[in-house]
Amino acid sequence: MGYDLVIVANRLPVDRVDQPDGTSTWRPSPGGLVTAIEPVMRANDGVWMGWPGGTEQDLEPFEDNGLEMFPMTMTAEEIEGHYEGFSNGTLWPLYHDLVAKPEFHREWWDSYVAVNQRFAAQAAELANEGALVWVHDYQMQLVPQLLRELRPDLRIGFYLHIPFPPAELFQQLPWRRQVLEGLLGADLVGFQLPGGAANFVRLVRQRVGHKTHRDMVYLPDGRTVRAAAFPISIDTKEFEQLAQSPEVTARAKEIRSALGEPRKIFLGVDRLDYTKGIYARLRAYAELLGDEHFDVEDAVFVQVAVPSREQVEEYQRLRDETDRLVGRINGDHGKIGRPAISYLHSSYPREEMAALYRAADVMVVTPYRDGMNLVAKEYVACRYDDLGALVLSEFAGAADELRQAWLVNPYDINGMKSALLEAYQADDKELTRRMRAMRKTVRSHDVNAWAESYMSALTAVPDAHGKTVRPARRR
Ligand code: GDG
Repeated sequence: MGYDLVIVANRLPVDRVDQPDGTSTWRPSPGGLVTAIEPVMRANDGVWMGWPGGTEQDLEPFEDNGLEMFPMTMTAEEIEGHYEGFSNGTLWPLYHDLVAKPEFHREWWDSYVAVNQRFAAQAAELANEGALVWVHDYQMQLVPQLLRELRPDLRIGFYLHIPFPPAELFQQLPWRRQVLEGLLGADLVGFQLPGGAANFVRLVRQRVGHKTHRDMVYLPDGRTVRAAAFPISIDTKEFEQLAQSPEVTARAKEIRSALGEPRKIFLGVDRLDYTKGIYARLRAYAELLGDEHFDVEDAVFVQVAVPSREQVEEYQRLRDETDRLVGRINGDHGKIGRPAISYLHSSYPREEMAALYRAADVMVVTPYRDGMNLVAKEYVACRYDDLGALVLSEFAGAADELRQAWLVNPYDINGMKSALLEAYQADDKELTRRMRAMRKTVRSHDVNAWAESYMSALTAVPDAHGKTVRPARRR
């Protein structure tokens, strides 16, 4: 038996947790993507294939909360070459404006190809005749073409969650043509922003030589590929309801009181990643304290840095640098019981995140480059009181939609200082004016709207015979 919908992602939406008694269970890894895809999966007899983390080899398909999961194994060498190496040491920095220096290693590429081949072969086995296969993100860019070679009957979609870089950067990649051709195996290549789609089409024209017109690529075999933007979003209603719950309301109060009831709380929530601009934002904040615009009795900066990719050297270095900076700022500006920065290197349940969003007066999101940034949208969704300020980098995809935030260039420390100070000083009328407009945007464009528009665009792309397929069902 096969499936009418196959989701292919590097990771499964659940993590394997080993119990003390030697058995293991599955814990959902909460995130926007699962919520987005769940209704489509349920309505279409779908399966999700991906790696659950770890190196265990004999994993069996299983059901989690009524959803079919197909775990893919990874060996230690594959994790090193495909995941930590080519995906996170080459593509991640290359696609994020070279915030770190990408490394190009031929063994990493070989491992990337091998893992993509294995995922494509497995998807080909799981998919029913004429099924939809939706491939996700930068770790899987060769799957569309490999899969099409095995199964030309399938309708294949690809979605990139991170930015797609301009030609000037992308062409550094020694395997640039293979990656472009890999993506062209899809009927629809989805990006966060129109700029990413335009970069892709331009590269296809220049590097592969196919004919293009606007967002369409015309292949020699008569097939067309569409490249378009589908900005991802969150389950706005769910976050809003969570924020309104009595437990979260009480916890938000508790957080404020534990922090000593400062006048204002600044908040940053990010994976500890060098693209997120944590270092620069903390420096800007420390300078505001140094310039005596306010002091540690007035305000505190809570920075949650969620552990991420800890085996990759660049991330270990970032952690050390951030630790040192936080130590120095607290040493310079803190008082007993009043740190300047309350720094938490940990991950938290969603309820705690919602309570932090509710407790924070100024949310600070300052990546150097970010596909979208869901944290910014989650903060807005939680501010049903129409208060709270958002300081947002121009270089996050979310800045295209959240125009009423205090938009900043994260490379400009003085500009960030001014924005942080303005947000700190803003009166309720100003805050409400901005927040109301942003809430309207996040409400009308939620994750369901995202999934729906992607799916209907995928089924509308004509195949080599000019045919489209019946739209995927949704509940
Ligand atoms: C990539 C792209 C794009 C974080 N810490 C905890 C936690 N989170 C949740 C947040 C949010 C998600 O993780 C992070 O999403 P972001 O969008 O902020 O950033 P990336 O992880 O870099 O995501 C990005 C995204 O894909 C989707 O396409 O927007 O540009 O880089 O939902 O709330 N959740 C819980 N505990 C934590 O400690 N429960």
